[in-house]
Amino acid sequence: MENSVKNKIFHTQDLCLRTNLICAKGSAGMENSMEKILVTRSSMPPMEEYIEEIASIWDNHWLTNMGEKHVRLEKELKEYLGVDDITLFSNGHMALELTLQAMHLKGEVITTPYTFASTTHAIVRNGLKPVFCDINPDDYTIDADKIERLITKDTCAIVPVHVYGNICDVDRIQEIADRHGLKVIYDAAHAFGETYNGRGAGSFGDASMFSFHATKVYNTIEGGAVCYSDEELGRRLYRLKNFGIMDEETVDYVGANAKMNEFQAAMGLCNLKHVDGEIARRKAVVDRYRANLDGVRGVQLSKVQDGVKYNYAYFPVVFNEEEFGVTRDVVFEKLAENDIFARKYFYPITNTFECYNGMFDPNDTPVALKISKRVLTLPLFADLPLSDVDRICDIIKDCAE
Ligand code: T4K
Repeated sequence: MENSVKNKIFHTQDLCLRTNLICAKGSAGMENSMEKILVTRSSMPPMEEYIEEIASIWDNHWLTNMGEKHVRLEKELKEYLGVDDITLFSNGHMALELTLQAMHLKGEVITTPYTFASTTHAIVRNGLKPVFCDINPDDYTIDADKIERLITKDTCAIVPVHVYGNICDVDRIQEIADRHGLKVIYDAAHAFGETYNGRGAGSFGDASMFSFHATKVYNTIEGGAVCYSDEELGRRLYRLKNFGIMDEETVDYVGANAKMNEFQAAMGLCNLKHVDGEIARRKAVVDRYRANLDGVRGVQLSKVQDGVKYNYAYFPVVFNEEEFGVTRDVVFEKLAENDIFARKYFYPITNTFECYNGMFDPNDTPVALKISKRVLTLPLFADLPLSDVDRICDIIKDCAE
């Protein structure tokens, strides 16, 4: 194994070890358990609420395969998200991957590399070719002005990402898609509960995928969903997440197993009762970050978009080293020295991944490349004390001096 690869693996293991150590300390209630601040912390309902919700599982012994809680959660989420229809999945990635499969797509898909591994992998694992479009420098979503020049006779779809909860230019994207007969599937993993001009974020395009991972604003431990209006798409998604089974004697798709189980759905039912409060408390944290960092030379905060009701999923900060004086990596290390673990979401960009070695040229997406080398997402969760936000910002400002 090459040394650089080995080093990366060891580095990852080290990070995991650190994370586990922190979690273990926290759960054992040991001294100093709250000293370390991680990029986020899962929101959880009061334990009694969850126990009450799962108690019925011991009566009916129904653990998975679209049980009563699964049905109830779909209904409640459909209302909460303001969408026509929804199908739940075991996680957001499988939701996206199977949606692309359900649409019988072939050829090229226009997307951005400024995202989590999942978006690009979902495209490639469907035998489709990602064609990378650059991003806007101020909200980091796909640059709609650059989409059309990438369309060829082989283009079948656009997969934009509402990255950090910033909403893509949905009107322009739809207009382009309509003109060229393309499907639009949004990676809305970060946009749970948001609205744009009063419309649920999951109601744009042909389909939108939400992630309900433990690290998200709303979680079902692991989990995800796809929202759509086309009933036929819904029927296919239902079958694809259950091995392609139509009925006991008919299997008409090469499906997967991507069903949300009853314990996940129960967590979702409980967390949904508290999510508005979570978002309100996240807003207070974000407001405090903005009050501290707005106007600091060399520190670029994400643009606040008109018409968006935010969920405050992430707080990305771009360090423009020419004015700030030091690089993003210096800030990252300084925070880590103080037991504050920000993350470099999204570095590296997906078109530089080792697994795609030589297939793409990251210089085709210069804005994404530049932002990825300069961005840090700062710790953000509902319970983060505002005094810690102040401390984090002081450390950042001290880096510049
Ligand atoms: N598309 C986009 C744009 C996405 O961002 C994602 C997921 C997906 C698609 C796919 O959706 P899913 O299939 O995951 O539903 C995390 C999440 O695992 C991942 O869901 C998320 N994006 C991504 C941005 O972040 P890691 O590898 O950074 O997670 P990890 O384990 O380092 O955790 C980060 C921090 O979260 C920890 O330092 C502490 C906290 N944490 C973590 C876990 C696992 C908790 O508080 N509780 C927990 O249980 O990927």
